[in-house]
Amino acid sequence: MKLYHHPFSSNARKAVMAAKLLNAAVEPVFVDLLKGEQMTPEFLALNPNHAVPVLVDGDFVLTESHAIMVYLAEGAAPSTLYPSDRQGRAQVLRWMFWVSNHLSPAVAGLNFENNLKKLYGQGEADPAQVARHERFFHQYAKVLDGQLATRAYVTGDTLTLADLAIAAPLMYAVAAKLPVEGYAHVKAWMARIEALPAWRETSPF
Ligand SMILES: N[C@@H](CCC(=O)N[C@@H](CS)C(=O)NCC(=O)O)C(=O)O
Repeated sequence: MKLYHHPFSSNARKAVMAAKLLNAAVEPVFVDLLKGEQMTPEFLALNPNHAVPVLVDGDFVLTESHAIMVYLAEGAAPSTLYPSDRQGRAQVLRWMFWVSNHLSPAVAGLNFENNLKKLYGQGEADPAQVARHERFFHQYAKVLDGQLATRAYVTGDTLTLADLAIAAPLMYAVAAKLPVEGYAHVKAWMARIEALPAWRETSPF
């Protein structure tokens, strides 16, 4: 299987980490997003959204980081990363949908305003947008902190795909000026994730 990625992509990092932890036989393919390689006709044929990650397994092409993580888990030996019982799986999926719909848009908004705008020469952060995204960030960081108050990982005592999916966008906490202070349980959980070899080996910093 080929896994198209870029080290700065938090979404690709989720899939790369999952592949490592699941011992999935994937061959990483570097897509130079900074040079616009995601816009080539060859890449657009794989993903018309011009985004990584993309997984190619024979003639099967799969986009969307969370779908890729689940596909890898279902093709690997049974793993606590993706439990086999129906309710355990549902909880993992619940938090993967949750981060896509709630926390990630706030993180992406702050990353754009506080980090990418400057990098792309698109001017200064817009204070109204920053305030709006910070409001959403706090709303959902509070939910995550509450969830982690009584468990080591998002769905219980063991690391799952949900932890990887939620932690990856937080790799930009400093650059995006995410207002993470005050979320002690999130901080302690993040330290556990950052200690994982799969996290350290995929860090672009
Ligand atoms: N929903 C997609 C989002 C993928 C995505 O936005 N990838 C970004 C990097 S994190 C990308 O490749 N951007 C390049 C572009 O949009 O041109 C997923 O979860 O895989």
